[in-house]
Amino acid sequence: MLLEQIEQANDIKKIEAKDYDLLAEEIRQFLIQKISVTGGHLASNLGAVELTMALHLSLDLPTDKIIWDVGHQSYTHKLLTGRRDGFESLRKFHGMSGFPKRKESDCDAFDTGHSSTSVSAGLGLAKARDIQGQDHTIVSVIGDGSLTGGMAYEALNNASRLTTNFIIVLNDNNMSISENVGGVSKYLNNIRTAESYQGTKKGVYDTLLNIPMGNAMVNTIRKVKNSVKQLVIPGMFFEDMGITYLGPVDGHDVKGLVKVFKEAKRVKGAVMVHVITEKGKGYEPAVRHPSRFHGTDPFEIETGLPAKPRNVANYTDIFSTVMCKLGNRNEKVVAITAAMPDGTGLKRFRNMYPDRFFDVGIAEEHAVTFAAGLAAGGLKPVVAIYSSFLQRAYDQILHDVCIQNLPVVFAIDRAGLVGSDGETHQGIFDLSYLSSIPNLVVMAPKNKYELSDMMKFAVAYDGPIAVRYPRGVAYSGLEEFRALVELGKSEWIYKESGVALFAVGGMVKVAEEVREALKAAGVSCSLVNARFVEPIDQEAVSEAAKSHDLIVTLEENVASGGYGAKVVEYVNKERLSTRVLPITLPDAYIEHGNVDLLRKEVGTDAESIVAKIKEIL
Ligand SMILES: Cc1ncc(C[n+]2csc(CCOP(=O)(O)OP(=O)(O)O)c2C)c(N)n1
Repeated sequence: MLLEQIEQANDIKKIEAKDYDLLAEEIRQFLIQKISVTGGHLASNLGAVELTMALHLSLDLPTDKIIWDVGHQSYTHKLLTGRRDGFESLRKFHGMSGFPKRKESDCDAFDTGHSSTSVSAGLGLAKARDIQGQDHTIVSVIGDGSLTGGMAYEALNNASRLTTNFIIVLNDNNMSISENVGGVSKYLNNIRTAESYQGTKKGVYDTLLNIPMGNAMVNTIRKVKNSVKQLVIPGMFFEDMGITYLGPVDGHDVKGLVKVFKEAKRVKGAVMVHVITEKGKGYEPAVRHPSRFHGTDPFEIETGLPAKPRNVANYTDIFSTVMCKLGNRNEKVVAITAAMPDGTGLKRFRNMYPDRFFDVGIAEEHAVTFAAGLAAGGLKPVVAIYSSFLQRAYDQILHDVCIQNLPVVFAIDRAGLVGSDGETHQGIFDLSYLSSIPNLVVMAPKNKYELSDMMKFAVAYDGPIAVRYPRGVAYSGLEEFRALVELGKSEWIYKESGVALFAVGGMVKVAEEVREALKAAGVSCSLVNARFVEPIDQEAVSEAAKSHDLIVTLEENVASGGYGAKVVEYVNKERLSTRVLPITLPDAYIEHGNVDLLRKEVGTDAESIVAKIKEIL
């Protein structure tokens, strides 16, 4: 096994060039085998094997730096930097992260997880290098999907003024998670299919550098123009900005890539190397279904089918169904996703109402202001964005939607702990960052029926409103409790005395378990489904305070600025005498791992909560 010869960074340089294809094949087999067991990002990694090998052959790590945009495609990089064993514990608690982490390896130059940050970070690293008189190479690797994010252009705009070397690798597989969308995607597609690339199936290095006289030609041109930009006609969009463009080049030809990187390193300024890759390469099911294998649960290698077929609906499925119904009932309902038609469940809406569906690319900020415009124009936009990605659009929610009190519905999936993607993806801040924005109503459903009811309520509501729901199986218990959703009103599920549990969203299910345990221990216990985090149901809290010894709030959100903090504030303000115990996540970033395990770790599982309550009682 060639792979076994690679124990640390730069060991790849010991592999003979004739064996590069063999090594690439070994890496692919390794990744398929490991990810089939642990789950993880497969298709993007299979597409980036040769590209990563070529970068490692061209650079000297950790002195040189690679910044992986999003970071989900960094598995080969991990393999080539001595982390082969880490794949046993990939994305598990205290195991290896699925994303680059500076604390995990000195070869990981910058932590990523959210998209379109790599050019900004790389430019910062390049400037830090220059100011300190260092001379290492900085490479940012960004996908064509991530290049739909506005921040990438802000960075390119800034990078165009650079007079020292900074390499941007555009890893173009013509796919985001789903099909890539928009004008930039179309532009890249034109380059890819242009005769210069299609005709030869090779890139600039083959057409010019490799032909006899090629080098001489390159040198002459460079002398005349002092730039390599005349080598290529495509990429003028970047060239005109002041960024040298090299490409398109075949992203699965290691030797060819190494040659181009050598050229790129000579450019004094920002240089973009446009690399064409195939998402899922080397594994037929992933080539055929790149979206499904973007991030996958464990699967059977032979068939590509999930190891554990899913036969229960998750919250995304429920949202998907209710959106189709709402679209049918109300022609003004339009839906917006930021590059996640599959993940958010909006694909069905897209198929039914293509004219009322918008995939804006990985552009959450734009998605929200675009929705504000749609609302100002008289429509009823539903923006479906994962909790952690919506963080980016804070100002757009505040400035463009809420100051004008526009009726935009925010459907916030993956709220709460999400598990194996870890710190960057945990949706644990939304209750805090949303419920401090005036005019914005914030809700969380206790079960799948309530998600439907809340979506209907939200679409009928005349103002900005958010519904947040967790990843995973939609709870179907408590189906008999289906009181009408009323603004700011919570729902009493069990009314007793002693302890009053006020639970938000998914924590209602946990609260049921807590209540059972307390009752078994002889403690009388009420259960309130909070429903609204903003505004909180002050009446219900006052009522509970009068008839209970202890109010316990339960939410899957950080402590600061969450539901519990609001209840405490209210109880203090009203000088109510009842003690409040807020059960929240700590004010901290929570690492990757199985969600049940994480909850135990931070003390938000039923058992830990019962212990805390008993201690107080
Ligand atoms: C801000 C943000 N929004 C959404 C996502 C979810 N996401 C992860 S990867 C990805 C697609 C990336 O496509 P591309 O950059 O082309 O990389 P590829 O996987 O195709 O190599 C998306 C939308 C994210 N990571 N960050």
